[in-house]
Amino acid sequence: MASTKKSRTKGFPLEKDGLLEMYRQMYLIREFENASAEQYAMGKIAGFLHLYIGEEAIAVGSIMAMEERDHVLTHYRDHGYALALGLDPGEVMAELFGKKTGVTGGRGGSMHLADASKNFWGGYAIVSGHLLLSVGLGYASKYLDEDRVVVCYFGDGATNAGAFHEAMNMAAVWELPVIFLCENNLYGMGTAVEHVSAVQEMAKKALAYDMPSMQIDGQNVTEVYEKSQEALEHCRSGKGPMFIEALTYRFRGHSMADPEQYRDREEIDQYRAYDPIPLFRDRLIDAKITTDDELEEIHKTVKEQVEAAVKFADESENPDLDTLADFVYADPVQVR
Ligand SMILES: Cc1ncc(C[n+]2csc(CCOP(=O)(O)OP(=O)(O)O)c2C)c(N)n1
Ligand SMILES: [Mg+2]
Repeated sequence: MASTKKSRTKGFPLEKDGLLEMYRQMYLIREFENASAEQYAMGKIAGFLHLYIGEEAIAVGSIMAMEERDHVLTHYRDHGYALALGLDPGEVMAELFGKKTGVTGGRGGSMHLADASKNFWGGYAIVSGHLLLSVGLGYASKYLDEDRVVVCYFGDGATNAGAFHEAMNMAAVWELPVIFLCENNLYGMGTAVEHVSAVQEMAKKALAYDMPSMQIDGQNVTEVYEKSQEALEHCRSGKGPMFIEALTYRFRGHSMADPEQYRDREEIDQYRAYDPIPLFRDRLIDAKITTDDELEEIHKTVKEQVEAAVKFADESENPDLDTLADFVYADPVQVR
């Protein structure tokens, strides 16, 4: 990742284009989710809607470090990964609306985004369950000698479930190329980490499985990128799994249905000072890599893209009623 413009990107792991792309992606996720919150309030989106606002640097920094052939699995707070992987914002919004044109035909909704062509296997609502799937994908990669790393994202809350421990154990025993990327946002729904976890630093949980781990600043997109690169190299070189704890904070409620009675305004405001987007913007401007005008152009383009995504979702059709039972079974003919 050597830079040819060393003077302009001093202290940064990428050249200007890459850095602006990081910024654009984080801004897109933020704008997309602000728009989805509005649409939810207008009744256009049914079911649950979990926003990733405040945590964008983790998906953007880590996915940018990955190769296209690598696998991604995540939990229900999944819009950010989908957009960072390059899924079409219109099709993602249409999925939130439950429309036919959505990424999974309107069948999954917000929590179950997926796109096999991008090796993005979803979007899972069962806390910690997908960690076991990541072990399966890691096993396949090793068995078939595919040189693909699996990056599995989950929250602090998931580390208290049995499936987490089973997955960590087997990945370590079989030395699988899996990155367990824990986003520690200090809460699982309305429960603070200290009320449910005997260990406060999630990275320490990897010690029980003799798995190397690191704790990183999840609000710093370039740190996430560089540390993810290290972890990816570790896994690619056959050294087995790696655990990353990214320290972060969600600025919105657990879901849109959360009255947020478990934390006060002051706490949220305190963490808003670590908003990954303005933090990155200030660094880029201080280092004279970009200007306010240039970033304004990005904002404008992204806003237009998000507006177009909402319009596309709104104008798309619902799935046909006679397809209701489709995809319930892998092959409906066999079950008749
Ligand atoms: C097996 C299981 N138990 C409980 C729930 C209900 N639930 C949904 S999200 C959540 C909290 C998870 O918190 P965390 O893993 O920290 O992720 P975050 O939402 O903070 O990103 C819980 C308990 C569930 N979906 N699945
Ligand atoms: Mg959490």
